[in-house]
Parts: sequence; structure tokens; C-alpha cells
Amino acid sequence: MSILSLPFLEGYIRMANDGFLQGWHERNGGNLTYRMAEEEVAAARPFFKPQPGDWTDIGVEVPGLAGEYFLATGSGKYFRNVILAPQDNICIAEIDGTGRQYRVVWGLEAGGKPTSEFPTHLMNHSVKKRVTNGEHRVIYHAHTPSLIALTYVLPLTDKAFSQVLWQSATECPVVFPGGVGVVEWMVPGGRDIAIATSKLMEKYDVAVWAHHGLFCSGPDFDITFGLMHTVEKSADIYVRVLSCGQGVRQTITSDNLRAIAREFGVVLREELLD
Ligand code: 2HA
Ligand code: ZN
Repeated sequence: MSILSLPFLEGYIRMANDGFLQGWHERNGGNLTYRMAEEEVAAARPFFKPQPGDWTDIGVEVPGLAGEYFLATGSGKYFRNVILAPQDNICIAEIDGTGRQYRVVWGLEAGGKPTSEFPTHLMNHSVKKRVTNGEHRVIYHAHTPSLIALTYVLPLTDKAFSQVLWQSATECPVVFPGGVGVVEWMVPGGRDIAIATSKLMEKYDVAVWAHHGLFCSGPDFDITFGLMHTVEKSADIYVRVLSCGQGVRQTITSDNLRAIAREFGVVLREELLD
């Protein structure tokens, strides 16, 4: 019996590899974190290091996550290598009783630390744990090319991005009825971008990082990967439309979107519609 056959670890590794195969994780791009359930921590504990890593400042305070355990990709590690050597490229990190520090209890066997975006991930987890009553467990950041391309040509507003993404494939409003938030260009990896993103996560499950990529939140690996996939596919369709070079001749109108929402029993954020 190996820790790698625990279902949550299998699901995490499969998702990381699926993201690589989509072309979203060049080099060390992107990061994935998962808030483990209590029974998953219990099942993994026998495999923890005899001597955990040192307590290290997170850089932000997340008291709502005190005592939680997270699976996380390693800083500078490549998604491409996760499936080959999970123990060297990902880790389990424990949060202390104050929510200010973490320590590595499994993984990163050849050295290293959790993703450079750990502060943003943990602030997002903290918000999502609160607003979903503990339902959301996955935060996923990817360098999705078509969505990144759109951040050079669309206004950097929640309304502009939500409308384009809802209009570019009919089922999008059903998949992310809440719409998407947009963070203007910021230096990655720090406290400021963590705070800006976590503010958006109060109301959205998707945050666009201008000229950088996407953040998605969800309850499990399937739904969170599916959300990233759906948003990026929609962005890709819009890029193809623009590439035809004649502009948009017809589209799904705001009233059409309202009709989809009525039929499928979802609520679209009205301020994002015309
Ligand atoms: O390289 O994606 O945002 C990891 C990242 C930083
Ligand atoms: Zn990134």
C-alpha cells in the first residue's frame, strides 16, 4: 500500500496531468491545491515524514484554515513531471493553529517548497470554505492561452469578460452562471494579488488574471477542471471568431442568455447582462 493509491491523490495527479496535456502548463506554469478532508488526512498520516519540515510564514493570515492540510504543487516544479514522480513535485502542507504558518509533512522529497502562489491559493481557499460552507476544496491556476489572449483586446471588466464567455458557447451560462471576475495586471506570487483575487472569490468561482491566466475554484477535481476547460474553450471560440477578421455579425443576446437561465434553472448575475 502506497500513499499514491489513495483516491484523492490519484484524482489530483490525474487532474495535473490533464492540465499539462491541454497545453496550460508550460515549464513550471500553473499550480493546483486541494484542501483535504479529515478522513483523507487520517489515511495519509501513516505516510507522513518522520520529521516534518520547519514552520514557515505563509505571508498572509488565514485563520479560517487553521489546522487544515493541503495538497499543493511545488514551487518551480513542472506539471509535466507530477505523474512521473509525485513525491518530488507535490507536497502535503499542514497549516498551524493561527493560520500564519505552514510546514511540509509529505512530498518534495528532493527539497523545495509549495507553489509561489500559495498565499493566493490559501486566501482563496479561506474565502471559498466560508462562502460555500466547506463545500469547495480545489483551487486551480493555469496559463490558458486563448483566455490570456483576450486580456489584450477586451476591456478588463467583469462584465465584458462574462458576456463574451457566456456568448461564445451556449452551455457556458449554465456552467458558470455567476460569471467571471477580472484582476488587472499585477505582480504574481505576492500578498497584493492574493488579496485582489480573494475579494473576487467572494462572488465568483473564476478569476481572470490579465496577461497571465485563470483561477478556478470548485468542490472536486472533475468540476474544477471542467470549469477551467469550459472557460478556456469559450475563450478559444471567441479568438477564432475574431480571427475570421470580419467582427461579430450575430451573437447570443442578453435576452437569449436570460432564456437559457430560465430553462436550466440557474441565476445569472443580472449586473453582467445588458
Ligand atoms: O509559475 O504560474 O503564477 C507558477 C505560476 C505563477
Ligand atoms: Zn501563473
